[in-house]
Amino acid sequence: MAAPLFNKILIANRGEIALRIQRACRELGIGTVAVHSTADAEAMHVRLADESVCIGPPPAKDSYLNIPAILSAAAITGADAIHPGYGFLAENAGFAEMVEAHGLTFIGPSPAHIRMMGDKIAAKEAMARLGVPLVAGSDGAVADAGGARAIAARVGYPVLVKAAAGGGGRGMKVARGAGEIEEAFRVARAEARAAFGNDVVYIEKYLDRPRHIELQVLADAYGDVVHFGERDCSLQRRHQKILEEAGSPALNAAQRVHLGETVTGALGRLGYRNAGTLEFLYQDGEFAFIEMNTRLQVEHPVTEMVCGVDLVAEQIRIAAGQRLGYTQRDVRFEGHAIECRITAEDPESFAPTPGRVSLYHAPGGPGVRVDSALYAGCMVPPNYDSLVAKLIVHARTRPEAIARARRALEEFAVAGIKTTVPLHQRIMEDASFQAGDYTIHWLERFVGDAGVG
Ligand code: MV4
Repeated sequence: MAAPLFNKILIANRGEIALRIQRACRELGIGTVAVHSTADAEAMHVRLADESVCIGPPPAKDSYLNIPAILSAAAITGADAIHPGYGFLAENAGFAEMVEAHGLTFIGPSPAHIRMMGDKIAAKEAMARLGVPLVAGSDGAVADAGGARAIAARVGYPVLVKAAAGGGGRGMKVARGAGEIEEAFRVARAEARAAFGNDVVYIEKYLDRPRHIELQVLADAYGDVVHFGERDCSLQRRHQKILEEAGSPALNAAQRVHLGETVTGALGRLGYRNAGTLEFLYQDGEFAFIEMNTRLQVEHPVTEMVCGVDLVAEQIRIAAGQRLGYTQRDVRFEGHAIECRITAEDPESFAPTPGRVSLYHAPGGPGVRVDSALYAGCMVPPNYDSLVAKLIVHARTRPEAIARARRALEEFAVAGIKTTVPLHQRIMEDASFQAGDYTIHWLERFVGDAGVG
């Protein structure tokens, strides 16, 4: 007999991901507790939960990041586990520790693994030791400008100075030649100190036109690890992903198998548990590991569509101590999936457009999934991330998935706020996108932004 699952899960998040987690709980027969700020009292994730607790005023630091309020909500409602979703407290090792210290289960990896991967230098050291390929660069932290100069000369310009506590592009500076290295080192260090309170930096060879390809894995508490293939997340603007696909138009099945074997072997030896994503840069036929995310990701649905897996249900089963119960051979990749991230932003200026939604109609039909907490009459508050809906399409081939996305985007009706639906329509019509011919710089050129990085 398999270990029992939980009676009640508190979902420490809001919006579409809080709903997504609720849906998995319902199907598993688990009760749900929503938490919310005063700005979200009428939100869909609150309306559909079994129980809800108000945890504070609109600013995230006073509500969705308010650890004592969230732990109190769990105690009051008798929840036995907490799912953090993505963002907010999802990669806060101290929070995971406190959840466990209160006798609750944190639905995610161990605090030690969250902490390790939060330190980009420690993450790279671990992966290198386990045989995962890296970008050429410094062996760990770089202490001073002289050290930076020596390493840059060894790996060759251009180089990138990165913050150990970074991620998401903050505290990152390019040096294109020896005349720029000391300035890049100094500025990256100052930005890192200001942004993270940690000025440790390291250096990598700068790849000028990579794709951003990430691999989804699940690991149970007994050392079994499987992967669910890759997602191509190259289409981004200012480090915000806009569109993701599975599989990558740039990869073949043999490359997927090879990368998957390398990564699952490494995570097995690391003793990693629950869901994780390894981020790679892919250029000139080579993969280089850059970071690992220890959470469920926004773009997980494209993997779910292609593999026919419920990643949230799997996270919950793993946290409850169940075995995966299948092996890599059982994981199949069928067809192609594309996710369009629809945000409450002007589709040209990207200015946020919070406000009241007057009309809402989501597309449907074959191969269409919409993850959203919107409803006609709902309020999109100005306090949080502007993501309001994810349109995910699945079809047998990539051209069919694009045709399906075009059809579904036409059906999408949101009024009262502006959204990025028109931007996605333009992307779908572009010949380079249709050819799968893009790098991490493609979208910024497409929308006429100054290149970043
Ligand atoms: C890089 C790179 C080029 N070369 N590292 C940006 C955020 C952080 N997660 C890693 N990033 C990059 N690291 C080397 N050695 C280019 C980027 C980068 C990037 C990476 C993934 C997706 C979008 C990006 C946009 C600009 C720069």
